[in-house]
Amino acid sequence: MDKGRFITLEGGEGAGKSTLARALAGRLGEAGFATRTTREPGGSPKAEAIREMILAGQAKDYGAFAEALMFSAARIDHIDSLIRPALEGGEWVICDRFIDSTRVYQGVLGKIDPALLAALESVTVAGLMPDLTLILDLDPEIGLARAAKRRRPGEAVDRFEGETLAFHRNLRQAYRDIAAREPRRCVLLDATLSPEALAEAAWRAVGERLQTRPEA
Ligand code: T5A
Repeated sequence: MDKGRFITLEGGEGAGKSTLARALAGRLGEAGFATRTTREPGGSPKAEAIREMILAGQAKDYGAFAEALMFSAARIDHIDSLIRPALEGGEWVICDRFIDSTRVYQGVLGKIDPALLAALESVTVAGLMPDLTLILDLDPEIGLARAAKRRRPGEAVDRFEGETLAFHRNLRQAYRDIAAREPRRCVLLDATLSPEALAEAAWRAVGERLQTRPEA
């Protein structure tokens, strides 16, 4: 059986990653591919438990490296229990956030030594890299407004949504830098597009980079 493909979606808060994940999964399903959507932090019961702790801000006081360790612990369980088995079973996995979120949020913004973070990433993923990463590029003021609009009455902002606008602007730039540095893996998409137009652009990128048609 052919191995599946691993697609990750990245970008700032409210950029439209979850919405795009659903649309892409729908298109891949229509094209006849077994597809699974998942997310980080989380995606497996143990990783979801770690997600709750991090997003409630429980690791914040320990610093960016401790947070990176917690995201990595969650990622190891997610890879071992869901991502790798699904790929080996021939499924296409679409993951809402993955290594680039740690590189950007903890690495660049948390000012962790790049060599240290690279070593942690290497141990964590143990050779598993995305086949394609779609980075949703959006002015953070628009993304944060979208995220705020979706929030239920009385629901608090999470650990990272509560950061300053300057933080979110730097985050956008850090994602753009990754896209420029790794053009073979990453495609930058304009997230101001409507959900339908964005899904179309993403589908084109998937078709160009990965084999979505049976070989003739
Ligand atoms: N984090 C995560 C780290 O710091 N390090 C790590 O290693 C990892 C893995 C996760 C947080 O953890 C941090 C990053 C994050 O701060 P989360 O709740 O999963 O927290 O946050 P997000 O991933 O940012 O998820 P969001 O749900 O906030 O944003 P999405 O998924 O990008 O956006 P989505 O699709 O839910 O859409 C948001 C709203 O916008 C509308 C939707 O209908 C929805 O109302 N929308 C659009 N509107 C206009 N045009 C479009 N194209 C739209 N697409 C969606």
